[in-house]
Amino acid sequence: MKTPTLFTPLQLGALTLSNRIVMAPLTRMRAGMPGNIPTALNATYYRQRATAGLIVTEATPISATGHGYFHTPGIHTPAQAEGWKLVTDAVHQAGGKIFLQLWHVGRQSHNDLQPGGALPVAPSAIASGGQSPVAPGIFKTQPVPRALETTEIPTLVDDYRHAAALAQIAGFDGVEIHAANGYLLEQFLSDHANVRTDRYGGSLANRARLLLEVTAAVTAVWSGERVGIRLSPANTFGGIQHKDRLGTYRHVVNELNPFKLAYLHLVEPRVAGNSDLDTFDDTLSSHHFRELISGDTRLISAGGHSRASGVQTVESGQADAVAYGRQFIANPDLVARLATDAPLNSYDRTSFYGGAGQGYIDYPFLSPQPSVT
Ligand code: 8OZ
Repeated sequence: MKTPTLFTPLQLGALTLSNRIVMAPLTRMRAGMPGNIPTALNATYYRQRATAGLIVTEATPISATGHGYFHTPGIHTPAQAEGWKLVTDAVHQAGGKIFLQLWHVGRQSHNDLQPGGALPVAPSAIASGGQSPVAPGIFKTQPVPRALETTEIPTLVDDYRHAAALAQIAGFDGVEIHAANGYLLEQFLSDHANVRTDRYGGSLANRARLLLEVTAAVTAVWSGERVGIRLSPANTFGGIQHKDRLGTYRHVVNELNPFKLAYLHLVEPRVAGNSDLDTFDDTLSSHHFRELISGDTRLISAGGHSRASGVQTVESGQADAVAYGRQFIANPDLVARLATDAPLNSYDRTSFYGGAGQGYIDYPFLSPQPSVT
């Protein structure tokens, strides 16, 4: 078989992608309020980017306690599912494919964003050390969270199941479980954030249990071939530490194999949060996990990719597809630009989070404009 390129179609679980360029999940904080409901503005933004082989939506809270940033769209109410339908219809009409990213922030939140002003929930009562944007321009220090009772875990898993079912009603092609970047599921994996003494803490098998129970719940709603998982083995964002990162993530990848997932989406160690690092631990690069992945599960590499690194990653077989984040913010027609090696618009960081259409739906297409607008 000819060596695949970024522009070769890819069978990804139940989907055939028209290229291997994935739009990474990108928090943009522009949901309709009240209710954290996606709007026509959000539909326009995603439709403009529908030439991506696959769009993964911004991280989307599965429950009211899952929110940690203002104006993020949720997937826990019927009105939110209806709002998301505007997005999925727009992307599908433009010929695209779209997965919803399922998110719970755990301790990376603040009382101001929690129902009834309660403390955020987490594996253990250990603070992240970080801050939460609770309203435009206002950051507050994340408090010491409340440790979830063992008896609350089934409800939490059920929240993921419920959100996955709402995502079906909303018309998505599948879902991605967000287990990266220091949010709830990574907090459980960490032997620093999780000091529980029940069956969800202590041993590696116990710390991985919640992620595996969530994966079981979500793949019972959508079959594994329409589910992906995002992991960030090198992540330190959210105050995350692990004594043995390689051992932890090798275990997780091995334990996920039986679910026959569409893909694993791994964040490369060269990025931290939304910034690039000069030095990093290459032993945690995504390709080192590739040999552990069995069956037809694909590997998507994410984090600070250029055109050249994306081309090289796919052509060398280090990953099956490459996710672009910041470049997709600034280049709705990124696929056409990469295909023709056209110059890229540069991104404006000041309009990443919150606001309206400016810095969101007004980045220019190549001229003449493709028909997706
Ligand atoms: C940047 C700003 C806010 C949230 C992640 C959901 O890192 C995020 C996020 C990124 O996964």
